[in-house]
Amino acid sequence: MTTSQNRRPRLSEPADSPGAQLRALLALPEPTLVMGAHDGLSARIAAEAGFPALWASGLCMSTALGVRDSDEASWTELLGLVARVVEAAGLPVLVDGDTGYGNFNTARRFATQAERIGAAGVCLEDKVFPKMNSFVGDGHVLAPVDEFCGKIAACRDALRDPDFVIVARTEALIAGAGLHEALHRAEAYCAAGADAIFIHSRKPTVAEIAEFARAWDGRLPLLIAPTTYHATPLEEFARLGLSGVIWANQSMRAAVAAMKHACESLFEEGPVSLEPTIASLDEVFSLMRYQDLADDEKRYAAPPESRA
Ligand code: SPV
Ligand code: MG
Repeated sequence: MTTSQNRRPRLSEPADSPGAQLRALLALPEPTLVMGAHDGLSARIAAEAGFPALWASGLCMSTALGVRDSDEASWTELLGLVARVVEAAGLPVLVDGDTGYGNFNTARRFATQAERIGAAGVCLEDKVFPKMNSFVGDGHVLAPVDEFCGKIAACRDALRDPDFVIVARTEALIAGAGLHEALHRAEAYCAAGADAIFIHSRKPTVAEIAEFARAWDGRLPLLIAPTTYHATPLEEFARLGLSGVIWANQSMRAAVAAMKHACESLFEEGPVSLEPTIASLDEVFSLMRYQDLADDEKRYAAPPESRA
């Protein structure tokens, strides 16, 4: 007889809430490496590679949905993917919440729904809706500080888990508003109830992030996404006292390159040269734990001979 007591846990089932897990990772002395994910598959691969936390990337989830990272996908569509990321990885997931999709009210509904599906935190950015991806063009308009602080406070007040992490992302450097404005905004967001600051830059070197980090001086955990300054050694991020380094879009970009190669090569040359370069089906079945299902069938399913 099978009972719930002899159920074997598969993915980690720690007692701490997802928020508490993420909070603990951000409190470590070394920066936590947070991997970008956009669906169940990319989440599972990141977890198996050893990353301790995931970033549910707006850019990558939008791309996976076949749309632009300019609030073209609705937040309910995006949370559908986040739910797959959470389920497939069993890791704390920080959700890219863009601008919160409107005002304080939409931001808090987004945050509470993200909490409900098992995310560990949300990140809101201080641009106006609809936003455009930070690497596209120069029309990045910052939201008024008070308005953004209201979004943070509304989320904080509405969330059930006091450990659920609210990350406030300032786009002041992306908008060209300068270090002083970035610091002023980060301080205001800290006072409004943010748990961490994401300072974003699209410069090719770490210089402006370093300047910000030194001036910030560890007041709250700092996160970055070194997409353009990826050549910076990880030790430098540690020296700057950063808490989280988000590899936001590398997995999606790797998938784009691999899928393009597979489609072009199959179309032009057929499968012979492609086959050795792609994952075997056994690898896919192992990633998705088909063997666990076979084991469970022995445990739970009635033997075929007992069927009428
Ligand atoms: C995302 O991954 O959607 C981000 C980070 O917001 S970036 O695209 O690098 O701005
Ligand atoms: Mg984004």
